[in-house]
Amino acid sequence: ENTQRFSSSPATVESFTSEFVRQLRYEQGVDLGFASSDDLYQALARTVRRYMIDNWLDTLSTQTAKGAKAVAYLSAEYLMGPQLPNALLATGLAEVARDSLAALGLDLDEIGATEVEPGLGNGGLGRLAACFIDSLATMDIPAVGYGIRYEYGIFRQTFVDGRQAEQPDPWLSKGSPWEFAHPDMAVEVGFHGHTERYTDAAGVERTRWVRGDCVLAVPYNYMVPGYGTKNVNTLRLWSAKATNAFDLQIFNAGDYEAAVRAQTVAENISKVIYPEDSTPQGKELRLKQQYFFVAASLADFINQTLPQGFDLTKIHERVTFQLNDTHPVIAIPELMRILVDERGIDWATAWDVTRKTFNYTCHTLLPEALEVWSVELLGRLLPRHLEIIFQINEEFLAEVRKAYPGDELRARRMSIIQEQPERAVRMAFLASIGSSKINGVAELHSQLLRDKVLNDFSELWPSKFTNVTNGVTPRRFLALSNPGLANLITEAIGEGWVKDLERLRELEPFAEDASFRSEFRAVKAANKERFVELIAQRDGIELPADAMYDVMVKRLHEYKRQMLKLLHVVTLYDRVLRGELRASDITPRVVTFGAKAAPGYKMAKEIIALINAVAKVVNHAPELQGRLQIAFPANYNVTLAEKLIPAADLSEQISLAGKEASGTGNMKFALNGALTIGTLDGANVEIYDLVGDEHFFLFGLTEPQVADVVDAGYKPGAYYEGNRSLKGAIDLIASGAFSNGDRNAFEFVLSDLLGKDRFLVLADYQAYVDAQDKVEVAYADQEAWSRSAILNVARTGFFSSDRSIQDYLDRIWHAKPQPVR
Ligand code: 26Q
Repeated sequence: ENTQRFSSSPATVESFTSEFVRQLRYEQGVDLGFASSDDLYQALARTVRRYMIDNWLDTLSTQTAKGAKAVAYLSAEYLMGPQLPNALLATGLAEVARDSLAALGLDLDEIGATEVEPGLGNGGLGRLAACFIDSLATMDIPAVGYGIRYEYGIFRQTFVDGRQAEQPDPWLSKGSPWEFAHPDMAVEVGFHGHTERYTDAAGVERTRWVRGDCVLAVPYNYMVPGYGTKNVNTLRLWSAKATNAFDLQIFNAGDYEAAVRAQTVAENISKVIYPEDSTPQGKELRLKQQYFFVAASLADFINQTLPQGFDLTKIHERVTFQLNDTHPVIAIPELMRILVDERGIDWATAWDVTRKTFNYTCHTLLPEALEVWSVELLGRLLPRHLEIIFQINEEFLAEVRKAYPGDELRARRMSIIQEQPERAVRMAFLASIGSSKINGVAELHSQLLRDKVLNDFSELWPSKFTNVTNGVTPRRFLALSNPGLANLITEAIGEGWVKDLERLRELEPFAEDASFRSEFRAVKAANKERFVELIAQRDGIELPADAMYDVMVKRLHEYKRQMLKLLHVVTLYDRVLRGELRASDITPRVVTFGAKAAPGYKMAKEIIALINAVAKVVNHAPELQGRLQIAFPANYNVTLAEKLIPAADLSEQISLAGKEASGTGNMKFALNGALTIGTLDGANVEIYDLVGDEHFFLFGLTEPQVADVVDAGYKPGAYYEGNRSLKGAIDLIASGAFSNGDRNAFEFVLSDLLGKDRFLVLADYQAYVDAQDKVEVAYADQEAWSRSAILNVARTGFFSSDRSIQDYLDRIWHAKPQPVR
């Protein structure tokens, strides 16, 4: 019945089939009988796409006609995941497509499996952006996502002798059927050069930036269909192309190689996503990427979206630019440059307007993750922007000195310019000063931003700070990824939950219903079977389907503490080896890891090698057969997440309290009926409060306790010496038991753990092992476990990204829905 809303074309099996065959023959130029699986995928995607285009164009014209306020989401990353299933869900064409293909002797799932996901993000931040644009479209908000069309997505992870090796991800090599290129709408973006003062015709002193070189930003549009609405929003990603003028000059001079080299330099800008998450390296190309997409996006919005001749001193009435972390923050001086230098608006007015136009979301608490750009580099690449930043800073510091007379220390602390170890621009400070609102991504995180990371700013401007707890889209992470559970829920409470996730509350009484619990277990069991099959095919890993699935999937980072999970596994093995634990007393368990490490992050890569080394031994230990197994499929991505999360029983959310800003995987697992073992960190705190203590395995130091332990001078070695079980596990690794007797193999990891242990793995070890013992007992009572699991589903509707977006609308954006009729 969903198809009715998409009235642009009658979506019958017959019409779908004829469009599909037409696409194949007359657009692809292949005969059905000779079509490769990629031919079939391309034709299918183009067929589905065709049913969204009219609504997309109607959405654009409705929104321009109304002149309503829009949201422009500026994000360097969008981790979209597979597009075909989402488009089929949104258009309601899934059944028609399946039947139509079946009539041609083809299988929808088989063709769908050909899709390569656009991996244009690293992890949580990029996936959040993808969830948010889904919710914005579903909620009929006029919104555009701006970003970069990286030619190579996040690297494909492989393991060579258990160690991570990175392969390129040429996701566009067969073309993307979902994109619309608009070379005609390209925007010029300048770099380098110098600034000069001049007097304009009216006799006013002005500044202009004489660009040194220039690249073209070519927009590629992608449809973002809302669910259960006609609205289809736009994701606009920019691709870099050399300008003609740029290489022609050199070409004419006869230096052909230099011409080609210049083209390569220009087009490298959107070549590849940086694979660091959280530890930014001050690389020039990265700053180029940031300015490139931000300058193109602002120019595009001002020149293409706002009406001709629009008075830019009112721009904040028509758009709010949301800064997804500091990556797009150079937009603030860029808008100032446009207003002051290009439009001749006076500085004070321009600054007032700019601050009303931007808002900033922070996604971290780690000091080393705060982005800074050296003054030298920024001044060379964007000389005018550096001048503007200096002027903003000068006026800001005057304000600080006025508010806190004589407090020179504070002024130095708050300066946008850091002096040590080198002069550099603190992007989080620039963002905070240039925005109306600053938000954290979970209650605890927002509180710590106010009290610690940005404390000086929250004292100066308390009302600037707010919280918007993250969320995830229930379309992709429940309706699409877990059809078994989705159907069970819909049978019980109707289908309203897909757009109103709080309605999951209505499931609470079903937790007491033995037959519902048994159906719920059947769904979980089927999801495990599905995952086991996939992993056999994908990775050649053999897994039992009738085991507890204990899952830890997220980027590899020390603060997330994959080591803690690993120490638990080693502890169980050590207990069995010592005869302290009978293997037959262990509940059969598959411990699943999924994690990419930043290629330059040595410790993370060593931890991956260690997990694989332990897996190799544990998985072959005769003592543990059928009891304990580690699965570490390479290349964890959205596609795998969608199959793995619905199969999970236990969700590992074990970061050190006060380090994980929010987490969003934690929400996906709870919504899919996994119980969480976790610390009071990020959004875990809110999950715990909502589901209740009996349905959550809480352990570990709290954030204030962590601060006390660290202040008292943390000595990890004391925990090792004082805990036989912990010592046993670490000694087993150090003995060479997982490295063919090589006692030095994991020295890098172990010496850090025993000497530094920045993230207090050893301090939380015993509490974690105790909590795991409780998991073991709880899982033995399957009726009680499934009751808890159902209550997790029923009580986590709050974590819909629709609710996050509503919070942004109420607290920050103040934009209104514009439904297409
Ligand atoms: C910056 C500069 C240069 C190169 C790379 C980067 C870079 C890229 C990606 C820095 C950080 C990221 C990603 C950060 C991230 O994913 N943070 C996570 O955001 C989630 C959504 O809010 C939270 O749930 C997680 O807690 C947070 O870690």
